[in-house]
Amino acid sequence: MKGVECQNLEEQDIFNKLVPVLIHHGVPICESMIIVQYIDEVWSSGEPHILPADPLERAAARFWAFYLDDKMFSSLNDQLFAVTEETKLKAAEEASEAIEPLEADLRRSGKPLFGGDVLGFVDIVLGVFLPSIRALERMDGIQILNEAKLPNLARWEERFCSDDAVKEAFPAVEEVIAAFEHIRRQSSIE
Ligand SMILES: N[C@@H](CCC(=O)N[C@@H](CS)C(=O)NCC(=O)O)C(=O)O
Repeated sequence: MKGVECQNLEEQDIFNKLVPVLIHHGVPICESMIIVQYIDEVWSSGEPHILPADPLERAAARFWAFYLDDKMFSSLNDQLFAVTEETKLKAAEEASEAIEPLEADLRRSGKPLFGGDVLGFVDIVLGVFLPSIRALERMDGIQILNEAKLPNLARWEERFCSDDAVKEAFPAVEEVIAAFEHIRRQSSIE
């Protein structure tokens, strides 16, 4: 099998030593978005695919997914590690601004989810930020995803969170808050 020579992960210095890592046939696959696309290619036969079949729709889904991964991850991370109220607010505003273009995309499509009627790539990428968004909102008292301003996204969140696969996988917001408070405590004493 092609992957056996990669089984000693300690020797694979080119990998970034971050989680998540998917190990398949002894080969480490890094970067969450690459992992999701790999899962779609390897395990989705017979199921609705995570990425759209149409190349243009596929390119658009990849664009939004990479956009979100770039903008949301760094803003939420900045907010989590921010030490002053001012920097927390600035990071929360950046996260909030980063979500806004997605509202227009949903409105244009008229569909409940970015994947149409089933969860797709953009739903997964945006959706995984929800527990962190809701936790930081409660911890810092700053709204990031404003339902009144973003009604299509508010409906999307409801639909997304009611999906059985999401309900099974998502942590309670209290658990995320506890983990984030722990991270903040640790980073303040380092
Ligand atoms: N772009 C990477 C980001 C991975 C990442 O930053 N993982 C963090 C946890 S969210 C990590 O492993 N941190 C451990 C460390 O920095 O030592 C991905 O999407 O997989």
